[in-house]
Amino acid sequence: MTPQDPPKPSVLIVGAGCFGLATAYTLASSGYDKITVLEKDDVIPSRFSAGNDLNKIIRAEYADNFYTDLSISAIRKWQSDPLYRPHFHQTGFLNVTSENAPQATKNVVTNYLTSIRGHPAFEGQVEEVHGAEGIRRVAPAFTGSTAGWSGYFNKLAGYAHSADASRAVHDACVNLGVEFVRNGEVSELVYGTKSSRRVCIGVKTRGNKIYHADKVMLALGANVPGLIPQLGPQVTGRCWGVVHIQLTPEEALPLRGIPVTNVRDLAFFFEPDEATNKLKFCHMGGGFTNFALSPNGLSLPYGKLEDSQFVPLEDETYIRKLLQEVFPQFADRPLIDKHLCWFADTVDSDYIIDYVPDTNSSLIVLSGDSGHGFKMLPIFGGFVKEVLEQGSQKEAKWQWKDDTKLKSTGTWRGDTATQELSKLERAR
Ligand SMILES: Cc1cc2nc3c(=O)[nH]c(=O)nc-3n(C[C@H](O)[C@H](O)[C@H](O)COP(=O)(O)OP(=O)(O)OC[C@H]3O[C@@H](n4cnc5c(N)ncnc54)[C@H](O)[C@@H]3O)c2cc1C
Ligand SMILES: *[C@@H]1O[C@H](CO)[C@@H](O)[C@H](O)[C@H]1NC(C)=O
Ligand SMILES: CC(=O)N[C@H]1CO[C@H](CO)[C@@H](O)[C@@H]1O
Repeated sequence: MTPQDPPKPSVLIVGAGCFGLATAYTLASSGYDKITVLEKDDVIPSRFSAGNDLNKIIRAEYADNFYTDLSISAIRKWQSDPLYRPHFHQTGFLNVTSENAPQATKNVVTNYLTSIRGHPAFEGQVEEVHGAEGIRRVAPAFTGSTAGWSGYFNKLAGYAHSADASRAVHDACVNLGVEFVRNGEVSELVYGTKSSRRVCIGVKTRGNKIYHADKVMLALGANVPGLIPQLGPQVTGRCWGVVHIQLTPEEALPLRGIPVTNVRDLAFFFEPDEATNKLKFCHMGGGFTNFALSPNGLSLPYGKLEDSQFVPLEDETYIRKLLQEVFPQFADRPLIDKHLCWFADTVDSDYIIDYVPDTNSSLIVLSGDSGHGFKMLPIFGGFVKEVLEQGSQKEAKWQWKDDTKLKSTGTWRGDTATQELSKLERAR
């Protein structure tokens, strides 16, 4: 810092998940020296964070080139930056439908491939894959019939060990002087008046401690509307069910290096986790909402961890069917570690990184990850730094949207229906 530079504002970040950690790290690396991160859990990575998981898909093919280009920049960092590289596994991504998928689900792939093939970064990286023989070529370890599977294989993709990557970013923040407060669940925002304007001057925790800062950033994932209900029309807390199966080291060995595989009408899975030999499965339908608990019409995650420790019974059915088709030897293996993983969904799948109106640029939301935020861990902080230093969000997609600007342009998942959790049968 040269003597002429104005001092950097103090920053308070609420939530040490993917977006909060990424932001703290970028700001701390850019000379911000008064950063405090408040986290609800007593451990980081937090057990409430969607990013605290064995793995997340890192891929760049989107129907919208805006996200394709950003994801490619992120992937370059996953591949080369010493902070992220140890946690990235470029196994490739196999995205298919099974034989009995609805025709509409099958049809999407052709259009989709045409749109991504136009992008130079994918040249020579993406190939169509049809039938058991095609599957066997890219994934010889799949022992099941995989009959009628059809889609594509993308080599410029893979997964990140997301808990390990989060931990690495946390540790790097600590080395840069970022202060973390655990058991720091924020219950209220604190407002004051500066030059006769209403500004957010800090936050209050459940333990009634008050923290002050020049800039307050809310990175609470699916919980954000709980703290600022005016975000309700823009963000819905939604979740998917995640389960594991336990393999022995001998069973896991032949599956090392298999591609991340998404059978769109059934579920997706990853190579066995290196440390635990667990295989993770997730049925990614339209997601589940939880309006039942909220008095003010919001869908929010359960407040306690144990309340999220189940998956809807129908998810198990999809996963068993997938196992039957891909690894029949594990078809009856117990499904363990069942839990719901929560994300902040917007109508158009666009993030929201913007000032909250009428706070005189004191309060910023980092939200709306829409289930596709983790891949941005290496570059997300840069998006926030720009907003902070430019004083406004120039990118229309990521602006705070009032009712008049709120219209669905479709999501990256297509138009799959959401179901309400309270109406579903549960598997524990
Ligand atoms: C099943 C599933 C699969 C996914 N797969 C992928 C994928 O393959 N690829 C991909 O890129 N993305 C994926 N995602 C999305 C990715 O995990 C999220 O985009 C990312 O974690 C969002 O980061 P976040 O910081 O907004 O929220 P989170 O990571 O959830 O973090 C929120 C943090 O806020 C804390 N918090 C909450 N309330 C409070 C409070 N009142 N006070 C203090 N702290 C609080 C929580 O404890 C948590 O640490 C997936 C998500 C799910 C659910
Ligand atoms: C998988 O491919 C379909 C098109 O077949 C596409 O709509 C979908 O977004 C892809 N899924 C992922 C996670 O990339
Ligand atoms: C930080 C910030 O945006 N401050 C603004 C608050 O409002 C006054 C009056 O409009 C501006 O002059 C400040 O720049």
